[in-house]
Amino acid sequence: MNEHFDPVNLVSRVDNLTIQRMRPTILRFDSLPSTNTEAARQAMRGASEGLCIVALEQTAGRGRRQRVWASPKAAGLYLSIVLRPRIEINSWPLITLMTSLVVADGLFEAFGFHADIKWPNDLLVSGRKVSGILAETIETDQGRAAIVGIGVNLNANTLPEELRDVATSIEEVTGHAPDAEELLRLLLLSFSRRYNALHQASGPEEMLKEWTTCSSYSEGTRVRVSLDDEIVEGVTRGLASDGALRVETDTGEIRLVRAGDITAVRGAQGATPLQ
Ligand code: BT5
Repeated sequence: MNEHFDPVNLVSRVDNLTIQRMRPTILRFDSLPSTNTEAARQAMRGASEGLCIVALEQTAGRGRRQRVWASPKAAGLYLSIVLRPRIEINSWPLITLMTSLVVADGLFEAFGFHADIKWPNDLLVSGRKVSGILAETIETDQGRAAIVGIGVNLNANTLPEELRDVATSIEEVTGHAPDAEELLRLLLLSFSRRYNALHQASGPEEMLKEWTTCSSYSEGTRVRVSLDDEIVEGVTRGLASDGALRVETDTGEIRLVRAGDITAVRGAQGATPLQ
């Protein structure tokens, strides 16, 4: 389908949205290497904000730092949205945090469970990853664009063996095979609402506040942070205004983490050393 697609037949409007800025338009594919790569290609060709690429499978699904996102056929929802944000460039990292709220909204509204958010891009249930987000930027003739990719695991027993301990799916959590179309609809609704709100004057501040209440990692959690060239350990102390995670090390220094992987240090949360 992806090689000879007919945009006229494949484009469907999400009609019942009352959106000021972002009007999602969905382009569907049976198979793609990566929906992020296809969305970036479309952005380079001038795609408007709100173009949403959805694929039933990805043959080269990507995580951060060129890691693999396992994307077996019809086992997950794989989508990417083209954005042309009008917020300050140093606030663009907030788009990843906002998207994690969007996914948490969608999971709750569609299936009634709360997922925890692990900074910056993981949605976890009982410590296992049900969804991941990949936000990238790209220079186009129309200016810099952002591509936001979302992967959500739908069905149980479809993930590779090596991910069984770290990953979960909606079916595993709820006991029922989920309706992917309903989830997609709710995700796009929430995305539009939150993205519009992010463009309001107090939007970034309010979003950060809400993120803090939705993530068990935001405050007082002992974490190990893997950076490119070092490992930092400390206790989380909320978010900076650009979305960086504030981590207080054992010497009392506050480190601002802008890129890296966070692991909770088990057994240490809230612990006070004996005198
Ligand atoms: C992410 O990266 O979590 C970002 C995932 C984004 C995927 C979407 S799907 C649609 C769009 N198109 C793409 O090509 N990508 C986006 P990161 O934080 O780096 O986590 C990657 C790690 O998660 C891997 O190294 C594995 O350990 C684990 N992982 C891989 N596939 C998984 C899956 N399906 N479910 C849970 N964990 C997975």
